[in-house]
Amino acid sequence: MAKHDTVLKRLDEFKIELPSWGFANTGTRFGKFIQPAAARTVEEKIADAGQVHKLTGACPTVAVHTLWDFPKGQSIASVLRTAKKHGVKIGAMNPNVFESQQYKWGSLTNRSEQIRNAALAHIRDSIDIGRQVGSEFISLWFADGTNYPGQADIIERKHLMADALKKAHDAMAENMTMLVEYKPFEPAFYATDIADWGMAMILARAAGPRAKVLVDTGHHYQATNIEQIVAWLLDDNMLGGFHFNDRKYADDDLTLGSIDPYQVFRIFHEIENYRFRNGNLPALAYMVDQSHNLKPKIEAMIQTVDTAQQLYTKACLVDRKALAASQAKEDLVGSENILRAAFFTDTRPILADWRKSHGLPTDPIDAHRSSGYERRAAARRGAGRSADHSFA
Ligand code: PSV
Ligand code: MN
Repeated sequence: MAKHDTVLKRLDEFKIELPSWGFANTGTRFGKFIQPAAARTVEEKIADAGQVHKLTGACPTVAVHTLWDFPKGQSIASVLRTAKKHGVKIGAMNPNVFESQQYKWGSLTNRSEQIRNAALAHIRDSIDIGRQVGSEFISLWFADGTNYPGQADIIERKHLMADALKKAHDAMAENMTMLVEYKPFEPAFYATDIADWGMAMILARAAGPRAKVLVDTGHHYQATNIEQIVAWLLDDNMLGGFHFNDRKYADDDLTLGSIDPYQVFRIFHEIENYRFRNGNLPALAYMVDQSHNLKPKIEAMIQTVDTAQQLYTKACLVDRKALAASQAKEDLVGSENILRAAFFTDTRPILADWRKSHGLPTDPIDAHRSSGYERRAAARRGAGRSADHSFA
């Protein structure tokens, strides 16, 4: 077993970015159920993220979506002031190249050069805002794709995407990393232009050395072995980070580990196995991308962070030397049981020690509930709901 102190140190390094959009009222395509306490403005989203960070000590950055958080007239100084006040910083910039009518036939892969240029200009603007708010990541997800066989030339779209990503890469500051996200379907239902990790990796390589692949845990077919993808990307130095969430059916955006905590553990196990083999890990952006519309937003976020910490701690407990010895003997039951011993260990006491050592509440959900934050937010925000968006 890894030493208690080593695990505490690993927890110190384990930071999770929160998504601004996970604090706003969102819904499904069938409608929204409004929560009176949900955030309406970027300032309120940052304040809510600050509350999660204050209680968990693990979430110092907030990812933002350019158009949702920096609409025309949004003061950047106000965003920076609010972030400072709440003890967080701005994390990944996420351009919005999927909602506007002009993107009906795609953004960077649209056959219209004018529309491709508009999408690229928006990505460059996002990079520029990122520079002003101190962001180190430009995180790209495209709804681009086709809905019916024969609709477009798949290879032409691949070339257009590769060319545009290279241009976006060239526009990034030296300290910025580009994350290329993939998703097999939705909204495209025949051929999404970046449908899986192989396509994302090929495109990231074409874009340039600071482009890596982003693994959103909800963006896979049911049987996909996500941890194997993670292991391969790590070994090829192409893993940039994660969007954490869980799902039962498709891209359900449920809270992390709510359906399959063992899968999350296996992902962390592969990450720690890489560290064991190589003695180090590349910088990985652990980010949450969930916007469940029924759980209270802040509680859902705290629950996900707590789950990630518990499962990550379990992966740190895997006895890797014993595992290697057991694997060498082809002891299948023994090897699997080494993983299971770590997975079934109750890591909450370790986490409680870690929290105490940082002056954090041992039960952050309980602390949030008794803080009265939700009640106060509901009283203040309940009336006007103008900044909501319905896309999740
Ligand atoms: C798309 O489904 C996605 O996973 C992308 O990461 C977006 O940025 C995010 O959801 C927010 O809608
Ligand atoms: Mn995502």
